[in-house]
Amino acid sequence: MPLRIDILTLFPEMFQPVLGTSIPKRAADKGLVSYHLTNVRDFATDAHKSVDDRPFGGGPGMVMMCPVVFDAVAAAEAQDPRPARRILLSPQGRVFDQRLAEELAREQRLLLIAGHYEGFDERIIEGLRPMEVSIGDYVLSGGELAAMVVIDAVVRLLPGVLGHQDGAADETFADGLLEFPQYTRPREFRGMPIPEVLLGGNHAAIAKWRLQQRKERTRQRRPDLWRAYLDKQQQQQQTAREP
Ligand code: 4HQ
Repeated sequence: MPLRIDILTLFPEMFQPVLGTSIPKRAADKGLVSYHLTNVRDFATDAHKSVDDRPFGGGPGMVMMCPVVFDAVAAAEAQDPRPARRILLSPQGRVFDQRLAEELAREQRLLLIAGHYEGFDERIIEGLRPMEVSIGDYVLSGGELAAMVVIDAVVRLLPGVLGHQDGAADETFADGLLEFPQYTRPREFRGMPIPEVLLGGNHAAIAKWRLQQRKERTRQRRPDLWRAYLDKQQQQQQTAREP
């Protein structure tokens, strides 16, 4: 069964350009994933089609209301018998990374809730118990872009989506190091040559140079990743020495 992704949003039209292009489209065309959009506003019951209201206790901004979100989740979930892993995009969530992308790529069904406005009535979180996920420490005007980031990162990991060529195995974060520098034609551009080693055809020397580059870049640019890499190496040495 292909992965089913449900998306709950007030702006379903934002998703088409992304899901209908490049890898996310290719994955759907191959039948490896299906996308299902639910417009939360369709579940508004009053004449004004309200989906948000002013916060109790006062303050700026609007808050997404419980009834529409609960009804939209129930309607989406009823479209398929498989239970969905519920995810709500929020700056208060677990910070999204490659590890979480890999975890989500193993699910059968994801349901993403993208809210607009200041936030959600807390009882949405209490009642629906979604996993809260953040794509980083900055404030978006809505969860839609965050949902698309999650979808893109997950879908490209599904078996069969990428060719063997552009496989996901040996890229940044697969093993915790940044990528090595890449070059293509021409061999020299505006006085800038490419590293000699890449022209020699000595594959062992090339692999060694690339690993050196990855380590050096990671150490210089991402000391946090470098520390984690060293710790992991240490762990592996330790395990190898155990009887
Ligand atoms: N928002 N990572 C506020 C985010 C966000 C993020 C989404 C803004 C939810 C209500 N989502 N809305 N950062 O900033 O996921």
